[in-house]
Amino acid sequence: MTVLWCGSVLLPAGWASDVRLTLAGGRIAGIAVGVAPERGDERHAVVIPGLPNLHSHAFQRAMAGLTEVRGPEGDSFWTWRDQMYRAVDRLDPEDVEAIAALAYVEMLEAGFTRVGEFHYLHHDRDGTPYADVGELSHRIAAAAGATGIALTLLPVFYAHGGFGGQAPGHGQRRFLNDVERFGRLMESAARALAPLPDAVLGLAPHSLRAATAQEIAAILPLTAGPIHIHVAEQVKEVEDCLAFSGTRPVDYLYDHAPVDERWCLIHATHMTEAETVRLAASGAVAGLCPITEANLGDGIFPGRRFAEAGGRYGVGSDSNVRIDAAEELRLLEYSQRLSERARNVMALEPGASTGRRLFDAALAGGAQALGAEAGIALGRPADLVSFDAGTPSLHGKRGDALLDGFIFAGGAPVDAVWRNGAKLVEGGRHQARATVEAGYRRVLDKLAG
Ligand code: NGQ
Ligand code: ZN
Repeated sequence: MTVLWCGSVLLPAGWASDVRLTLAGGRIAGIAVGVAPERGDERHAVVIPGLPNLHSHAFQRAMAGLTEVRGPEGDSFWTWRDQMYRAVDRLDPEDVEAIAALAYVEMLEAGFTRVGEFHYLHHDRDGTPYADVGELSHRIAAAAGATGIALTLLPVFYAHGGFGGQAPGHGQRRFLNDVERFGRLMESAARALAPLPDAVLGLAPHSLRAATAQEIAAILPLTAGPIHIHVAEQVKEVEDCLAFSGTRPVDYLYDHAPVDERWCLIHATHMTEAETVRLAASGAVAGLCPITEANLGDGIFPGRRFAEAGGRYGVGSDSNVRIDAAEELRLLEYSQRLSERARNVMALEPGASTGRRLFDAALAGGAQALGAEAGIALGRPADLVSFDAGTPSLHGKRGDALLDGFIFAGGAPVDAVWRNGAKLVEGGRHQARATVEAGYRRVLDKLAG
């Protein structure tokens, strides 16, 4: 049992002062507000809940910073995707595990305590399945186990190279399954998660390009967990969907699948007003990945309209080109400011702190999307983040201003991170960083060699 005495804590009802938090069995077992510290309590100035990171492709961390040189013609999302396919070609199972471990260490250090791994790299380098079709799901689970991050594993169904069941390309061979083999992959993934505390299994049709409506219907019964899908990230996807069906992708998805609170629509960048309201009204979560969407030149999510319609959203680090929870939230707001030529857009109401609004939305939306609980309340997982209150960007701030400082003023305020009751990060550094970094360097050297 651990007891933390905290000067300020963000509880579901708001900020509370002088709080003793008792952690036992990985959960929050006691919350006493307005009390003095007792001997043996570990003291922290400011404690907030860990944030869910609702969308990651862990292996892409190894490409970070390597796709920023202009190519021969028209660099785009699609030329980046070709580079990504070439990187995928060379990864072995131990590489995937080592890269994922580094990504997960960085997530924990940033204040993310659960990751939704949208996992589509399944097969060997020539496209044949490993002896265990879920080999790489086991590697992802091993990386989560070694670093301590909570895992929602979303094995990805991927069968085609474009709308209408087009044949897949050579670069996609490691991703492909039919419905029958995907069923076996799901069984293997469930076994991979068995040793992890509070892991969740969902699934993900990759996109309307890679899975037909019939295939989506066929795989949905394989889980009672969350369902994620990439949708309407690029204008070309919208055009291709219109050419194929006469309907735009978000409308097409709602017309052909039972989209509700279990679903998370990743990106949903290019929507009409009607699609924006339709997504909001369904209770599904919009999975926004502002750093990656900026890096890939996707476009700007209609954030103001969506939030005004009561839409639920969370954030994900997606390509992992940079892993930073505060920066995802900052960029979400800044993209809205740039397009609306306004300030404090996502705060919605006079008097509301933008940082607090963004944080609350990403906490609730992220937890819903990952089939998990979040927030500091009795019985919930003890997934916590403390700030170094001495950092200049937080100096003198209280309450919501602490979140505004964390998100907008930067510095490196994350001090300690607890996950499942265990302190994994201290002084901003994960306890396994040195070993995990060494493994990651070996992979980068191999890929460069
Ligand atoms: C992915 N990533 O699956 O990794 C995608 C690119 C695709 C992002 N959309 C591939 N950010 O969508 O076909
Ligand atoms: Zn993605």
